[in-house]
Amino acid sequence: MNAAQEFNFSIEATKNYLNVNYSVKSWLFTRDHKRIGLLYLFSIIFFFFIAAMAAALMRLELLTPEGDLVLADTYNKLFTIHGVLMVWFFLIPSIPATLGNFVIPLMLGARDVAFPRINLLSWYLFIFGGGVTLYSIIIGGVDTGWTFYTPYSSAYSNSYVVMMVVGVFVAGFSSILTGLNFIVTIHKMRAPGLTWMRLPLFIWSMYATSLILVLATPVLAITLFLIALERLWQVGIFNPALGGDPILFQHLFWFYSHPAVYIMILPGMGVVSELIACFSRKQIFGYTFVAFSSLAIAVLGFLVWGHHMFVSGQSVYAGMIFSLLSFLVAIPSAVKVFNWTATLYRGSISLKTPMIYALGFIGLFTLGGMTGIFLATLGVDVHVTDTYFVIAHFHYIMVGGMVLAFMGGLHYWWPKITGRLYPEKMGQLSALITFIGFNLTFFPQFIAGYLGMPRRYHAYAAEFQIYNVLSTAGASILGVGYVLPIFYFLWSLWFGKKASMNPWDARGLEWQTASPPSQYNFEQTPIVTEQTHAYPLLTSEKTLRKVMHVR
Ligand code: HEM
Ligand SMILES: [Cu+2]
Repeated sequence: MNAAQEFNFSIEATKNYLNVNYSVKSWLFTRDHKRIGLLYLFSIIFFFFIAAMAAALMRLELLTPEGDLVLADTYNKLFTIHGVLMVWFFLIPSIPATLGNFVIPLMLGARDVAFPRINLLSWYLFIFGGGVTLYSIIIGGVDTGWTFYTPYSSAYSNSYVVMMVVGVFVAGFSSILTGLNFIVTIHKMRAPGLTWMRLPLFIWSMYATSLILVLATPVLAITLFLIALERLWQVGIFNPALGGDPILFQHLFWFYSHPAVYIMILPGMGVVSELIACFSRKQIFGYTFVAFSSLAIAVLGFLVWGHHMFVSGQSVYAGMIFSLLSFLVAIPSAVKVFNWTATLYRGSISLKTPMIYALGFIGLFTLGGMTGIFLATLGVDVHVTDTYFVIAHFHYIMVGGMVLAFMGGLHYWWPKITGRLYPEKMGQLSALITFIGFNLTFFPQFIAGYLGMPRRYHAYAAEFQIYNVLSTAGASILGVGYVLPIFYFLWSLWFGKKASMNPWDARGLEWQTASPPSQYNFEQTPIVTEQTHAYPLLTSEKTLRKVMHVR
C-alpha cells in the first residue's frame, strides 16, 4: 500500500458500521445485517455457556459410577437444558444467523439482506423464544430430553413442558424468517456479473440450508403445537390412552430433526470450503460438484428420518429402506471431503488459525460421518442405540464438525467484523487445545458405548468408569479451548493490530471493502468478472519451484 492509499484507507476506516452511531437504541433498532449478525453472536454465545455449564455438571456427576453429585431428576433436567439450548439456541442459529448474516450481503456485493426489518424481527423472536425457554428452566425445569418424546412429554412429565415448547416454537419462526430472507437475498441481490456458478461455496451452502429451514421448521412447529394441544386439553394425538399414537410423534419430530442436523453441518461445510480455498491458495477442486452436493444433501436429508426409529417398532421393511437411503447421504458428504483433500494436494498451504480449525473439521467430521454409517446399518444400530456410541457420534458431527467450522469462520472474518487482528499464536494454540480436548472427551465414549454404557443415566456400572474419567478430563481441556478465544478476541478489540482490507489475501467481494465495512458495505456496487475462489494458478516463485521440483 502506498502513502496515498494508506491515507485514504484511514479516512474510510474512521466511519464504519460500528461507529456511525453508538446509542443502545441504534443497536436495538438497527436494520443493518452486520449489527444484527453481532446481536446474534452475543446471544448464541450466552446460550452456549449456559448449556456448557449444564454439560460440565453432567461430566462431574459422571466422574464416579455412583449418582453422588446430583439426583436422577436433576440430571434429567440438566441434559434437557444442555440439549435444548445447544440445539435450538446455539447450533441452529450459529453460522447462518451470525456469520451468514454478516457476510452474505458482503459476498454478494449487496447493501443489506432483502428484508432488513424482518431480519431484525427474527432476532427479537429468537430472544423472546430463548427468554421463555430460560424462564421454564428457572421456575422448575423440564426432564423430557430435547426430543420431548410423547406420551411422556404430553401426559406424564410433571414439569414445564408446555412453556419450554412455546419457547422453541417461537424460536422456530426466527429460523423460518431468516431462511426466507437469505433465499430472496441470494436470488435477487447478487452484484452484476455474479452468476450462480461464480458464487462463493459458502453462499451455496447457505442457500441449501435456507431451503431446509423454510421447508422443515414448520413441521417442528406443528409437532410442538400438537404436544401443547394434547397436554392442555387432552386431545388424543400421541397418547394411546386417549386414542393417539406415540410413533406418530417420532415420525413428525424426526422429519424435522434429521434435516435439522444438516442445518447445523451444511453451513460448516460452506465455511470450510472458503477456508480451504484461501489457505491453500487454490480454487476448490470440482467446484460444481461441491456446490450441488450441498443441494443433494438438503434433498436426501428429508428421506432418512426413519433411521432414528429402528427400535421404535416401525415396520422392518421401512427400517430397511431407511437404512439404504441413509447410506446414500454419505455420497455427497464424501464428495466434499474428497474434493477438499484434492484441493489441498499441491496447494500452497499456510497453517493459520482458521486453517487449523478447517483441517480439524475435516478429520472429525469424517470420523463422525463414518460412525454414522454404522448407526445407519440397521443391525448395528439395534446394538448401540441409546448408548454412548450415539453420544460420541453426534458430538463428533456437531461439536467436532460444526463448532470447529464456526470457530474457523469467526477467526477468518474477525478482521472484517472488527477491523482488528487477533494474536495469531494464541489462535493456533487454542485451536490445538480444542482439538486435543475434544478427542479426549468424546473418543472414549465410542468405546464405552460399544461396550454397552447407556445414555441418559446419572449412574453407571463401575466397569465404565475409566472411559468417563478420560472424558471428564478431556472436557476440562476442551473448556480451556473454548474460553481462551474470548480473552484474546476481547484483547484484540483494544490492542490488536489494525486489519487491512484483505489481511489473508483472500478472494471474494467481502474482502474488497474496508475492515470494518462502512454502513452500506460498498462505496460502489462491485462488478464481478470471475469465479470467487479463482486464485491465480501459481502464487509465487517458491510455489513454482516446488511444483516444478526445482531446488
Ligand atoms: C463442551 C463439551 C460438551 C460436553 C462435555 C457434553 C456432554 C454431554 C453429556 C454428558 C450429554 C448427556 C449424555 C446422556 O447422558 O445421554 C450430552 C448430550 C447432548 N449434547 Fe453435549 N456436551 C458438550 C458439548 C455439546 C455441544 C457443543 C452440543 C451442541 C452444539 C451438544 C449437544 C448435545 C445434545 C443434543 C445432547 C443430547 C441431549 C439428550 O440426550 O437429550 N453438546 N452432552
Ligand atoms: Cu438422522
